[in-house]
Amino acid sequence: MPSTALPTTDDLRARALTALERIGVTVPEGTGLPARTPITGENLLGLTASTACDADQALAATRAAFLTWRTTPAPRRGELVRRLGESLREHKSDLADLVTIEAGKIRSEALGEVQEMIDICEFAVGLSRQLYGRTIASERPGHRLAETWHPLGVAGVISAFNFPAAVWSWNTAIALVCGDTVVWKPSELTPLISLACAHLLARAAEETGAPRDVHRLLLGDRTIGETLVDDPRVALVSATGSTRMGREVGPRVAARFGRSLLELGGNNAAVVAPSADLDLAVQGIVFAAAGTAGQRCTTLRRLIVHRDIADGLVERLAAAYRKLPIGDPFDGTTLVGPLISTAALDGMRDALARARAQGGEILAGGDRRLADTAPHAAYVEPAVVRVAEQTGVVREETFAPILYVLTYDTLDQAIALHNDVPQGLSSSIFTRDQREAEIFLSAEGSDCGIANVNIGTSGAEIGGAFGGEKETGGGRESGSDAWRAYMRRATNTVNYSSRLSLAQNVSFP
Ligand code: UN1
Repeated sequence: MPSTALPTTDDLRARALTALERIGVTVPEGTGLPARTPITGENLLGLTASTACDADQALAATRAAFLTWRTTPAPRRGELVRRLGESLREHKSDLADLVTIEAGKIRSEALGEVQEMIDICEFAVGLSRQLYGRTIASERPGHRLAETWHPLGVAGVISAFNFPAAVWSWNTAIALVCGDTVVWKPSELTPLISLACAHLLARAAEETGAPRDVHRLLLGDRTIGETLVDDPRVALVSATGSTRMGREVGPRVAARFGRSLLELGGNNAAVVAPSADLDLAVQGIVFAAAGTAGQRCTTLRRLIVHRDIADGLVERLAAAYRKLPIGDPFDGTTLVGPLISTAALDGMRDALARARAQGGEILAGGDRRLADTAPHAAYVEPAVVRVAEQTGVVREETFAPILYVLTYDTLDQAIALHNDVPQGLSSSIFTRDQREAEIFLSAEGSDCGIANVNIGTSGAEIGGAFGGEKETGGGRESGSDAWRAYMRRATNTVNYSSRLSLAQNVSFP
């Protein structure tokens, strides 16, 4: 078990400043925007928030840079992203420190987040030579019909605290090779890792001769985000966060006919069938539900277990939960770090109280830890709650480690329960029955953007498109052909004959 001693805020401040210095960032000290750590819940430094004037200037600069960047050949644009990926690799450990200090992730997950950034850079570099359009058979003689993909404009990236760097990199690496420029508004809770990422990209731009303003960082609260949402110079708003946020962003961007890419809440479930390999299932479930202290959008929040195996599985889970080492995320034995804030802890407690009032039984966890040592931090035992039906609280996303367990008798019932929530991000089934697995992945199975077999709901690789349906917002980021959201498509008809022939056999002599 990790010791109950936590690093002091002074230790963490020194560690953050060392990491920033090695990365090459001079921290612009100020007031108004604190940099804070959830490890102690205390402030590290004071920073200055960007103003409306800064935002306007950033948009003007990135728009101007776009006019150059869009005509830079895509493989040359890839050189910038390759250099970014190299410097992320060089500074992997320091970047991971900042992720741990500001988001509270355990070391292995923080390193994993930086790895995810390196991976998407490599993907994007390859993509820079593969922005393929189609050629299409023309119905007219002497004509060529084809489609071309062009850069779109300035992409506004709004990201959340829980993946403070990786979500930026998915958007930015792809947007840059697609010929877009980027304005980034990160979570107010993670300004230091944002400064580090922006600095490394600026340096990569300088080293590769890319325009200085291919990327701008704006630190601040929602008013900065609102500027990106409402300003017609922002061609694409890619926003990651709560469904409540997306409900505001989507219609506002649409009202000005802008494009939006939304990655919103998940309420991810796993079905555990009678034939499941339970050793594997327990491991997969505990990582997906309690990992990252339940603060991934892909976190496993609902378990739908066959009645015949439910009691045994729940017992094993409760036993595994009781052994979870909770505490200092820098301690190599810790598996569960802090929640981002005491407000998140209040949200969890409120959800547990509602679950109990709605007939749920808390089988493990739910208690606060380390309250004496760190009164401003929010360490909590991940909770397992047995519920008889999918009541109101189970249908909501609470951004904390609560796993609701439901039982089923038939696969149809399991799938119906699975899909009967407003969100549609990630899902999985644990089974050794191929027929069940295929049904779960089929059109009548999971309605999510991500559907897995014999692994949990979280921890997707960057090669696939990432995102989900329904209240998750419908956007797709990262791999596969998600790049198309960052470009505009032109359909080209070229007549290389000396006759004008009209489509659909129209005659107009
Ligand atoms: C998020 O929580 O916003 O699939 C992103 C995963 C990670 C990304 C999560 N690759 O869990």
